[in-house]
Amino acid sequence: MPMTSLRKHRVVFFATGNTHKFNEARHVLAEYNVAVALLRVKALEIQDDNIENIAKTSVMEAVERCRLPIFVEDAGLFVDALNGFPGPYSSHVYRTIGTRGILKLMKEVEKRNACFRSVVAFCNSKESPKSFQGGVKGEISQEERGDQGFGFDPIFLPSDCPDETFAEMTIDKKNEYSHRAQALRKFAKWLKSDS
Ligand code: ITT
Repeated sequence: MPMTSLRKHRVVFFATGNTHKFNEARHVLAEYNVAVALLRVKALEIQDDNIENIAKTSVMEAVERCRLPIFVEDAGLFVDALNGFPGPYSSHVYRTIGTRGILKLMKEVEKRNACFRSVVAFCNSKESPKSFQGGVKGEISQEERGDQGFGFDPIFLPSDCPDETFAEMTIDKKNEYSHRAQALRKFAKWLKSDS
């Protein structure tokens, strides 16, 4: 199958168990008239220190099972003072020590630089996966603020809007800055580049 036929999809399936991520993706992809459906298959998540490897392996496994044009998105919070922790372990760390645990580890730490990174990996049953990356720099706040968003949003202040945490922003405002929105925009442009 030629590469161009892979790009014709205007409806894509997002395999995720996280409805916040799905809603963020829906808003971004709508900017490009790409419709997205939520596919609640639990994508296999291998342990790897590279989120691109995790995303590509997950999407291949999901496509193998479902035979649809699917993307997955893998993201993580990388804190400089913690040598990039929790990074690829963000999901486990969030479920165990949570945002408060990160704030405790950062007690007395002055340099609070961190970034979120995202990899979107897309695949259908005919082609090998294609991936798109996004990242946003910022700082870890001194305390939790805001009740929107999910995960580490209440403690992340993006450098380009440093007075608000992601959890104090609407979905559309977070999408102006976020790692996920950047990766998804690259993905949407690639999908549409063939039309
Ligand atoms: P999937 O089912 O799509 O895998 P997930 O919640 O496990 O959903 P990830 O593996 O991509 O998502 O992300 C790992 C964790 O990193 C996630 O549980 C959050 O705690 C955190 N995280 C990722 N993106 C985030 C964001 O935009 N804002 C806040 N925290 C985020």
